Amino acid sequence: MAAVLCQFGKITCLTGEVPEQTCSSAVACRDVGEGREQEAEASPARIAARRRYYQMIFCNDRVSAMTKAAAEDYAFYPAVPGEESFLQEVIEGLSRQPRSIPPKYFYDRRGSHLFESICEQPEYYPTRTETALLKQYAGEIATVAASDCHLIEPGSGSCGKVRHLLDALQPAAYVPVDISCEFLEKSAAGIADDYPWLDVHAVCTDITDEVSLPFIPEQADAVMFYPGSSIGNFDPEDARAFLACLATITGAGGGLLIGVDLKKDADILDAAYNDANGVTAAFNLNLLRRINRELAADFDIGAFAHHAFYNSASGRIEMHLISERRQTVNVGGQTFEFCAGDSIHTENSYKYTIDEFQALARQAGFAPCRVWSDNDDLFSLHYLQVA
Ligand code: AVJ
Repeated sequence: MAAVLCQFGKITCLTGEVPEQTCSSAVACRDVGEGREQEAEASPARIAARRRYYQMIFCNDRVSAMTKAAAEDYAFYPAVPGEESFLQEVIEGLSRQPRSIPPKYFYDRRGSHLFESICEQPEYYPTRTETALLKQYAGEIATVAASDCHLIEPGSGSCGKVRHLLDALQPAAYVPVDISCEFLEKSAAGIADDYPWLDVHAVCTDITDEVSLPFIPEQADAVMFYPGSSIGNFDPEDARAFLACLATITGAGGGLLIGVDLKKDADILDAAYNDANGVTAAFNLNLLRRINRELAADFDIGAFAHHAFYNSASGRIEMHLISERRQTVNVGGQTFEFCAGDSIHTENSYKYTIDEFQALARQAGFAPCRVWSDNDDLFSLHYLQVA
């Protein structure tokens, strides 16, 4: 059994034994299931799942313990990104010019729910278009991706989309990986309940930092599932490196099913990130609420405005929070001055043509195998094989 560790952030990929110095913190791998199964309405499957709730913080000498946990039909491995790194990244981001905060911090509990709500807005076409593609082509996908595979989903969120694949694909195991631990636990337990034949191994971690997936049996094919055009959050260089990491983790014989938003008319794109109900605005502003709550900061949320637009030269949607007046903000004992009109850049969402994306995938070590898209050419779903 090979441990696989991939540091997306630092863009290094390691396979085999995890070297000692890559341990991110002290080992903690303990059963914390006790006392978690009192909820009256919890189903037997969920109670069983809770009983096998493990806490894991990366380290190499606990690989065997994790493997044992993974042999059960449901396991959960939280490795919560530290509060320290959040504070540090926010302070660094606000000290830079232009100011920016990484979009991964959108997804606290409220942020994850707001994102789910964005996906239901009429202007936000990616989710429903991709879901329709998954439903329509699940059978075809199952002909190119191996059944009995280990299906790994980085950034699994509510684990909603994978439901359209599981019956057709019949993977041996499903491995959702997400930064939002509470949300992940609920979603993964839901999958474990609804697909009793499926092994579910949930990993709570920051996929842009490092991912340790020690439980992929060497003989099993790994298939990555990366829907939602999450790849669009990376600059093209970083996207290539991230895809290369996915190729390394996946290994020979494996593949990647990835959803990629397509370049299109700027009006359609602008509308998708400026929904009339203001959900995207609330999602963007929630970042400041989270910073206030978790980092004892004092952003006046009413004094910042959501701003999103398509930057056609860069081929990306940009989201910003714009200060509406001159103001001073305190974060972690430091003060930051904002003039009216000053921006905090909170997200990029890159769009690709099918050819552009396939070229990127090739550079990352994948061979394009199939691509599906809708009649309006809004969204694409690629199956790539590890070359
Ligand atoms: C989760 C990164 C795919 O870029 O469309 C939606 C996030 N931001 N509305 C996207 C998002 C604002 C979304 N991704």
